[in-house]
Amino acid sequence: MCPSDADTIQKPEARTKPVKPPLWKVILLNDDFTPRDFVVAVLKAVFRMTEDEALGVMMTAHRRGACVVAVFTKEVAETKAGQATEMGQRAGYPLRFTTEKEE
Ligand code: TYC
Repeated sequence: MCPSDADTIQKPEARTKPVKPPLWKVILLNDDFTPRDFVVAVLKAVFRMTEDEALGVMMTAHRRGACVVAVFTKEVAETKAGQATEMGQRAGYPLRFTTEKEE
């Protein structure tokens, strides 16, 4: 080993500690106007959910006011929330998806 390499060797704990990227939740908000089957169709299209998964998330938001759909990196979460909200807007519904940093 040449002498200058000795300065850059990391301690084992610094080398093995995993680096976790911050994750962002996409949250589906309930409203009184968007039809249930439309919400299910958006969840299947944008978040690649099965019919059963989408039904479960939609009904949780319907009953409790909101439901976490999935977690992604910040950019992916914001893109998907925007696409899903836009699908509602284009169809004339107030359907909303928001993002929130996971602590
Ligand atoms: N509450 C809506 C209805 O009764 C359905 C709905 C469910 C809308 C979940 C939005 O995030 C939502 N038609």
